[in-house]
Amino acid sequence: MRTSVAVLFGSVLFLTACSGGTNTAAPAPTPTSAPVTPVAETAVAEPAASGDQPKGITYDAKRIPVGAKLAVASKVADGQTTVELTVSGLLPNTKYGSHVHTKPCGAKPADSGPHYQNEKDPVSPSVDEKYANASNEIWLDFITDDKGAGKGTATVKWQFRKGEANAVIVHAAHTSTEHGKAGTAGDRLACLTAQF
Ligand SMILES: [Cu+2]
Repeated sequence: MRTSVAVLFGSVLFLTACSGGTNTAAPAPTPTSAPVTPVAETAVAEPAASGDQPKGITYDAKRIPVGAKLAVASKVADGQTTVELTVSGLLPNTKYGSHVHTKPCGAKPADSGPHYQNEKDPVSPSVDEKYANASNEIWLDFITDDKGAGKGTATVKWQFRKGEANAVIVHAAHTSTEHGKAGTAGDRLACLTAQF
């Protein structure tokens, strides 16, 4: 009896020591791809009546309330660009569209200009699916959860031309791929100035 207790106790010790040892000795986890770097983050406000505009603007406080948070981060790896949009404080369980646009946010929704395109459509506005697509533009569409939070991510096989991508717009609908309407996503509800 005494022996078996000792043996049992011994094996528990052995197992404990062994599993601890295994964890310590385990090889370091394979490095995951580099994390994204924050580009811009803010809580949205109404447009200013004059002068400098806030970094984040809501043009429709019913669909994107004042104080809702927009954050965008990006990284470049192996010639590919990844952009991540993280939102909170929006309407719950709602589909929104989102893209990177060319100009900074202004007092009016149209001020942020057209979508950033890797290969520029000679025709404006660009609704030709040859140019207005998720490989040639950055589409960050998302659906919010029951708390109004959400995330949109895009990875493309190119890098931004410096100074030409300056905002992320959140739209009222998911982005269309329909012929003649490609790239459209309804009203511009909010804007985050983000220099990529
Ligand atoms: Cu857009």
